[in-house]
Amino acid sequence: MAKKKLNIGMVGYGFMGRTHSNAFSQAGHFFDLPYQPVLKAACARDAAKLKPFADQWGYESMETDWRKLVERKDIDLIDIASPNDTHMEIAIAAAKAGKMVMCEKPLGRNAAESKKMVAAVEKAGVPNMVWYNYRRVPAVTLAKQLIEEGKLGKIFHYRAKFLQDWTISADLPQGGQGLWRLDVKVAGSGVTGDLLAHCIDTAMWLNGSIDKVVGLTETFIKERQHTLTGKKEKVGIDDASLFLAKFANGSLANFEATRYARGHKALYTLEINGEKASIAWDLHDLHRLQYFDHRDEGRTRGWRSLHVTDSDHPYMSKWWVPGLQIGYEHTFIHQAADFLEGVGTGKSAAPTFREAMATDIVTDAVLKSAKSGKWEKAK
Ligand code: SOE
Repeated sequence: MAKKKLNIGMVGYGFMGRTHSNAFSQAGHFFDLPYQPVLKAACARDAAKLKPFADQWGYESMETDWRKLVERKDIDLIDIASPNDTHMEIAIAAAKAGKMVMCEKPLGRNAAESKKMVAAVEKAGVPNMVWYNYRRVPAVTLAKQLIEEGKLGKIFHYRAKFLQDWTISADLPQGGQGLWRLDVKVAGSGVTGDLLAHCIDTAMWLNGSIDKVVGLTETFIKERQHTLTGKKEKVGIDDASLFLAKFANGSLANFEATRYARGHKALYTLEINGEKASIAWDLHDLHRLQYFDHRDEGRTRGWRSLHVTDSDHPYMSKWWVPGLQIGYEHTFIHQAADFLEGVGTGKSAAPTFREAMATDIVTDAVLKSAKSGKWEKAK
């Protein structure tokens, strides 16, 4: 039977425009969904740059003004994959126009922006979701299942890191395509909003809310040439950000993100220690979950490396045969599939705008604490 069509209006054509477009293209091939997503229109200011993207992904049309896209009657869903400073305005306008809204992380440049976005989608009553893709790595979803089943028992510790090394050179400019993450006006913050946001989203999903934080940030390179002005300008982002946290369940945590860890490209790792068991995961080996269970028989007790590729593992029955791996792009496909499934049943898939706002509240608290030198409330 022909599926109902769901017309997508994509804003942005960069790295995330590609991951989201791929997710919508693939989801219906692997998941039995109530809707067939249609790549209806791609939107960006620069038509010459947008054209090759729109052609390559098979978008039916192009727009150079997102306001026109939002007004179009033939668009059901606006997906925001453009830089952070555009998220709020587009999301609010899209919600007002009655469109479903998906937004790349972080939701706002700060929690004040996120709050307005949450109000807009909730007032309009439209399905909404933020692309925190790492929740949908099957090994991470498996960790969630094990925690919910009580396998770890009481949780004592949570630790997460997200390490990169791509901004170490002082010659790297700030601003413009690909480098807007270094421009505080566009990004809102540095690694706190870009990388720690992922760690915090996963952490609160797995281990509940965070009560308070104490943070430390550093900007190693103080001035960089700005791509758009051609002048040397002050760098306003945090290059590295570390914080300690106390969760509402009493567990203690430490988090670290940096773009100055030479040799690490995107090393996201997490470890959780419970009374009965521990788990650990590493993005560079994303299809494995390390698991230690103290209840195992003593002589053979030890860390097990679970190869999360079997059909009883989360999402894996939709893919190949047991033992064959999937990767980074599949996390977005899973998220698109969950969203479309939710639309069919009238529910928003997680994390909703409201859930993602909680992450922005924590990142704001980390940045506030780094300035004040004090513990700050995180909810
Ligand atoms: C930054 O380099 C970045 O692309 C983030 O913006 C993404 O969210 C992260 O998943 C990988 O790193």
